[in-house]
Amino acid sequence: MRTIASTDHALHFPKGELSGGEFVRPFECPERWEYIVRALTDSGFSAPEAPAALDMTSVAKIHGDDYLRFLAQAWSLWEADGFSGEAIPTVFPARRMRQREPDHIDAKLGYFAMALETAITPGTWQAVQSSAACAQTAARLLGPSDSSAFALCRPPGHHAGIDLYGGYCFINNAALAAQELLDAGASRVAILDVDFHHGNGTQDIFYLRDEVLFLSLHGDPQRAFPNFLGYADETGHGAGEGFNANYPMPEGTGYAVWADALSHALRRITHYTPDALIVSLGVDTFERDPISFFKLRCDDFTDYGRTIGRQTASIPTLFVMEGGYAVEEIGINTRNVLSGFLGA
Ligand code: OKP
Ligand code: ZN
Repeated sequence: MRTIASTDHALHFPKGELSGGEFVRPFECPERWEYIVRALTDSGFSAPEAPAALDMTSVAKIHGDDYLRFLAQAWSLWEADGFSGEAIPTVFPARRMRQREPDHIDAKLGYFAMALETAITPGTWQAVQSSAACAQTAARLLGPSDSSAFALCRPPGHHAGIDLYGGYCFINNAALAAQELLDAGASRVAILDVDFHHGNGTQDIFYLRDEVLFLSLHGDPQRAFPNFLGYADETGHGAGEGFNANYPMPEGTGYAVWADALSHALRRITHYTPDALIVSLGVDTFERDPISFFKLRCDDFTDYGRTIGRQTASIPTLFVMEGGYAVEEIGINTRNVLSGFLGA
């Protein structure tokens, strides 16, 4: 299995994340990438390969033009206004207010943000484009000689909606990979999101469409980020009705319950007979993850990687990195999923 990764990820390293009313060092940090690369190379995976330059045409099919223009300009507008800290919004278009992009950067940030732990810095846009390029290059790799691939994306993507950033995400890497596969001739793509958090952005992008089946296993939004999407009654709309499936689970959920949800989701996937599968791979379901409340152990990651591999044996599969914040174990747990999958 080839890994596509970019050292540009290190250009995005905000100093602060607003958490519990304080600025803390962000949980989503550059060492995450380093630990994953090390664990993979130590286990005999091939060395990560750099992506090709990002082709924006497919990005423009999943995100709004106004949103992409905002992302590209945000830091320079912020800097031009004389702000010296990292770019974080302070005002939002709440209920009954105008949903309209204003001129001032402070307000633009609030207009496009779905959460405000995610700071924008000088290197953010370059890192974001290179992260998306990893997903795009890896998706283009899938074919007769590569039945699976790993896009080691950082920053992650699954909270990024059509015109929303937040939850550490800016461009939706998994959605971009799905769009690439559709553009290359696939008629059905399944996205299985096993990150601890609901993939609200991916759901948003494909909610009205039937060429992508989106399934997400995650912490109950009553108690877990992103809180305002991810309930079980969200099943898709219009042509997309029946092509969205959420599996919210309570605090303390361990592997037995989680694996039941996974089997259910995998049955839905095999019944859909997709041309390709994308796994939004977050390993923040780990028992010692600092911001999550599931209780998976290191060996469980190997087991579910194997389960995915067995159930989807003939389907080309792309793993796209999302979250995981227990940095010491993030590499082991990611490696375990991929090696379980390959050994299935
Ligand atoms: C990104 B990914 C809760 C704060 C949550 C954001 C978490 C983003 C997770 N009070 N902060 O899905 O791993
Ligand atoms: Zn997560």
